[in-house]
Amino acid sequence: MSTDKPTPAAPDVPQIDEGHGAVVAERQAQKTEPPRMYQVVLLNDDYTPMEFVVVVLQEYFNRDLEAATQIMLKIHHDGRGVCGVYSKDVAATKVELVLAAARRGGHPLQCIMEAA
Ligand code: TYC
Repeated sequence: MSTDKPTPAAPDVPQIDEGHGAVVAERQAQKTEPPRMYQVVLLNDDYTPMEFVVVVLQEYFNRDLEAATQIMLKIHHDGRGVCGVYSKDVAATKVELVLAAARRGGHPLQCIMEAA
């Protein structure tokens, strides 16, 4: 015959004994998905000057001159290129800022965001 105390059944919610007679149930944290990310994409066109696109990439996407030039040339050759990947709000703001700058400069540059 065993003298061991029976092991209590494991509660399905973790119990915390706070040490003063109170035991509180710690609710399991909801499994939250990481926020969806969005890539901001510049599209090629025949009229926006290369220099303007390079400045946009430097000013709005924190690229140095060399990286900005590489991305601009990729867009020029492939038709499109990813400038950066951001949360939804940040991506939407970047699209608006780039489009506003392009319109101010009189350029038809197109900028879109898409789920990464
Ligand atoms: N194709 C443009 C030119 O030859 C340059 C350009 C690059 C335009 C990237 C838009 O997103 C763009 N002037």
